[in-house]
Amino acid sequence: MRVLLVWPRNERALLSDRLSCCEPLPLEYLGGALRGDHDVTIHDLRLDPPLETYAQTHEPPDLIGVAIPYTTSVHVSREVSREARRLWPDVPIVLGGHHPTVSAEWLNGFSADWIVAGEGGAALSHLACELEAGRSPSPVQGLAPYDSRTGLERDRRPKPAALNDLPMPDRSLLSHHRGDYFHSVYRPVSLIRFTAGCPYTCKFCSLWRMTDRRYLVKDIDRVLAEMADIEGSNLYVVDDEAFIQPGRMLELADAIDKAGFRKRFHMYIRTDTALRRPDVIARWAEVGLDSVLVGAESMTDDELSGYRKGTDPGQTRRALDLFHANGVKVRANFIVQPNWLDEDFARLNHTVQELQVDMPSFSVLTPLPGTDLYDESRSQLISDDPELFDCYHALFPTRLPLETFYHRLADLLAGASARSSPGVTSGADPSVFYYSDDSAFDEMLRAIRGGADWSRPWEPEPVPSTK
Ligand code: B12
Ligand code: SF4
Repeated sequence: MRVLLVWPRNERALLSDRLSCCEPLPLEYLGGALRGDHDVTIHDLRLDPPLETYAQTHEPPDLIGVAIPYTTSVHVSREVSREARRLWPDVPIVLGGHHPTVSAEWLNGFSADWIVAGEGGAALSHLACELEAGRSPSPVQGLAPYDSRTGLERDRRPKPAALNDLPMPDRSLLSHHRGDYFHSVYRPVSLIRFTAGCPYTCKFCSLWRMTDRRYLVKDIDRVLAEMADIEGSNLYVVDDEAFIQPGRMLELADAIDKAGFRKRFHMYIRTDTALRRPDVIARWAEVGLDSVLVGAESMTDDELSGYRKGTDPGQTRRALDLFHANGVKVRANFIVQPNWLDEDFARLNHTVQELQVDMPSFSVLTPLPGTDLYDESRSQLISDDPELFDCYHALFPTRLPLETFYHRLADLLAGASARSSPGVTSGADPSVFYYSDDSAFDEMLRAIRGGADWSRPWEPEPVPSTK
């Protein structure tokens, strides 16, 4: 059957498509699961024309999948589902993505027949085959009728080898857009996943809960096969924490070397993981580790322990030295707390100026659905608008007036971008991670300064309880 998979566009996103626009790897995984049995098209609304134009020039699909990649996408994905229903009234629609995987909230009002939670390939393949055979699909794990979505259960404790069981992502489906996807200094860029899950338990993070702290690893041969399938040299590794198993990472580095791949890697790593095995960092730098994203979060012990981060500020400093000694650029993310006063912003600004972070970034402490923080603070939130869960808005009460808070946040970003930064100023790279040298960053700052306008009165819609 003809399956149309749609990735939404969010024009209101503060981290706009002009600052980062990555390939929809989740949909390529789904395409991989359907390959050979169904005719799949991925329609990326960030780059492709509106669905109406597509409908005028293409045969109608037999099944439509609409992605809800983030909580912030709920509104735009709902609009996509309604537009799809208007254009193709009789075609079944299935929803899936990170948001419905971790939450049943804000899912009212979609035009949809089915919903998927968790890795979607097997569920989608089952759905397509049953529909094609003219049968009424029986619910399987991770798949439920849209109307009974509160009963949706995903695999919460996947087995460690589960990633090997997933078919290879079908990258041919987006070959026509290959040059259009970029992330910061990586233009073009391809996304790849070596592992999933994390054994740590940070309070603001949903990723460890997705796998119940299990660390799922792909076989080295499988990683190499996926790399061989990618033409470009810039790889953004989307693992939650890539270096949890140092021995395996050394093996992988050797295998990459032996296979003759010459790639530039951007990867996520904890500071303590890096410090535990400097030899692994040195070896990865030899095979192409170009930059890392570390969650520095804070330079105070109190805040770090409140987040259950399990690291300390000294580790951040030492890890920065380690990365720099190996020529690896560091993007460090810092959490801004809504209850901060002027002096707290000044402290972080000072930290960023003083630490030699190449590419600082800042997230407002956000109770993302599926986190312990969310579960314990849901009733205290100052807004119920899913679009505000973007890490650039305050969902907890601020102690500064809201307008002042957003101005301080924008000032932090502006100050960080104005610094000369050690690792990235050489060559054509911009000095701060996401920020392009055109007007996109200025637009982001303007939107952050206007953040208070987004805060609407608390109007909770009647929602089913969170799973
Ligand atoms: C890469 C990435 C990005 C990239 C872009 C990704 C892209 N392709 O466009 C960038 C850096 C731009 C980004 C931005 C943001 N991100 Co981000 N990102 C990720 C990351 C690290 C990997 C995503 C990925 O490719 N995963 C691998 C795929 C294979 O896994 P998957 O999503 O689970 O897909 C499976 C299922 O969900 C399902 N499925 C998925 N889609 C569909 C659709 C259908 C129809 C079906 C049936 C099934 C299905 O099947 C898939 C295959 O098995 C995730 C963390 C993570 N581990 O997922 C965060 C993550 C998704 N991001 C997150 C956030 C918050 C954001 C931002 C909102 C905030 C920010 N300041 O960064 C912005 C939003 C940008 C925007 N413009 O809207 C959060 C989302 C939490 C939430 N509840 O919203 C995550 C989970 C990280 C976190 N902090 O916890 N992100
Ligand atoms: S924030 Fe990073 S280290 Fe903490 S649980 Fe999430 S993935 Fe693991």
